[in-house]
Amino acid sequence: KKKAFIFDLDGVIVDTAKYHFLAWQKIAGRLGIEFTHEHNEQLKGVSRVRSLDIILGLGGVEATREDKEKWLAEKNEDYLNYIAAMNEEEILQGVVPVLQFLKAQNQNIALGSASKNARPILEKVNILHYFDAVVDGNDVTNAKPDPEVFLRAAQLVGASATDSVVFEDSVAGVQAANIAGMTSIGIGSPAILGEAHYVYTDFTEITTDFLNRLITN
Ligand code: G16
Ligand code: MG
Repeated sequence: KKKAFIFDLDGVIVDTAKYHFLAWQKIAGRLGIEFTHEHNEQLKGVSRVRSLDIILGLGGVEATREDKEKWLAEKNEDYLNYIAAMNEEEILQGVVPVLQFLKAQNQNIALGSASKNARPILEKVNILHYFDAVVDGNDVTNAKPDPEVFLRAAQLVGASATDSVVFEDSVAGVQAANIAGMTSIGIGSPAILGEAHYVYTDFTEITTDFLNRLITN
């Protein structure tokens, strides 16, 4: 059967969280806000605007709309500099074999990301050609856990929600997939992603047997 396999980007295909962290840390540092790796966990899968609000909240900092716009632009400029230096080596282990297998099985492959920089990143790491559809932060109005991003991706490739499978590393993303009525596969820690239908530490654990079962079921 032809199903839709929808991939989140950050934390699933590439580890760009480290670049988001460095760029946010610069802004936080200038504002005198302590921003640790642990705080950064709260930003995963969360939109850019919401991320800044979370950071300002950590420091109890109030800001005008203009200030926020300026910091968001600066953060993104910094982030773009980091991703400009990315290459294929930054694709997380096991991802390309899974993409290749799904392609060989004639399955639909889509991206469902909160990032507005998704396309340039896929191009930088040279895997854009695997994707039949890309839905990112430029295309949706409601952030995860709202299912909009995944429903759109499924719709673009002509698959129903029940015929869609989502790979996600964030709790909000797993919830979005579940709300959409899709099969959710958490990539990361079972302790954090317990709501997912299946959880794997990374893509090297995902067997062709398992993928075949998803395709036939
Ligand atoms: C990613 C990250 C988030 C980031 C968001 C927006 O989402 O997980 O930390 O805040 O994109 O990114 P940008 O500033 O590039 O628009 P995802 O859904 O790919 O995990
Ligand atoms: Mg993610």
